[in-house]
Amino acid sequence: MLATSKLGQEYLDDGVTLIENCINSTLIGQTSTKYDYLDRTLTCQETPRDKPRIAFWLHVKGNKVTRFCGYDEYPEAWDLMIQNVVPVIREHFTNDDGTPLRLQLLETIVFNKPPEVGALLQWHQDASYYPLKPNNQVAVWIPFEAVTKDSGALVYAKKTHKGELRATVDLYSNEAFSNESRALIPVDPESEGYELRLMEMNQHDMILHDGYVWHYSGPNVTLDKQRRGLSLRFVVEEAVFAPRPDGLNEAQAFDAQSNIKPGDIFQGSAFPMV
Ligand SMILES: O=C(O)CCC(=O)C(=O)O
Repeated sequence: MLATSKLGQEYLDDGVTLIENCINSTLIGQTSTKYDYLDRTLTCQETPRDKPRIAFWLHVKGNKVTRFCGYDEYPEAWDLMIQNVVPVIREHFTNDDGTPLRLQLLETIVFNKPPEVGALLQWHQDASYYPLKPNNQVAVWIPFEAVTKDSGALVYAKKTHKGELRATVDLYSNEAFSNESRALIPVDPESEGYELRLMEMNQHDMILHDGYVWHYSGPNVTLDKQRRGLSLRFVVEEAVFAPRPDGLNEAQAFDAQSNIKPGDIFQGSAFPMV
């Protein structure tokens, strides 16, 4: 992946960048309005099969319920991705040979942290949750409203994307998943010399981060500010599904969405090229 702009280069250097004012008002407005409707009405707790899924994640302590829909129920999010997000990413990067960047949709989540009760989401690294080889992922995060430190902005430990994969943890408690042999992300990366970047942002901004970069988001301690963000993850290089022999449950990572098996090329209608 090559950078073709200053912000693209910042992403390659730091593992994260903020692209300001790049999101179209109409497209994000439609996506946010439809989210309100789906959030009120969606009940499905089963993942859709053989088509890309969208997870509705309510990040409140004690909540164990994630709801799902497909893009057929949420076409506004698809339009935002195809008409706006994908072209913006390709303004800043190409493949190594200069051709348009390969973008394969891996996952879509809307993270909702309501005022007062939206909880801390612990330090983590996206790529360690997906047994892919190679594991080159670009993640996008787009807020439905402006985000401040108090409403739960994301915080990044710059340049951590250059290290190895760390342990997967429960994102509420920070407890390592069973059978983890990989080292934990330190509780306070700043005290270990890493520079942090707090991503306060406006509604039309978009974060791009590398799948290896360490990040967390604070609780929403405001009394009245919503804090919803659409997260889209893309795989940028052809990959094989490669669960670790000692990685409990990794071999089942994609079972609910497709019949991909260990050793298979990571592909299929649940994970389309965009
Ligand atoms: O919205 C959040 O709080 C978490 C987002 C996140 O960790 C991600 O998109 O990778």
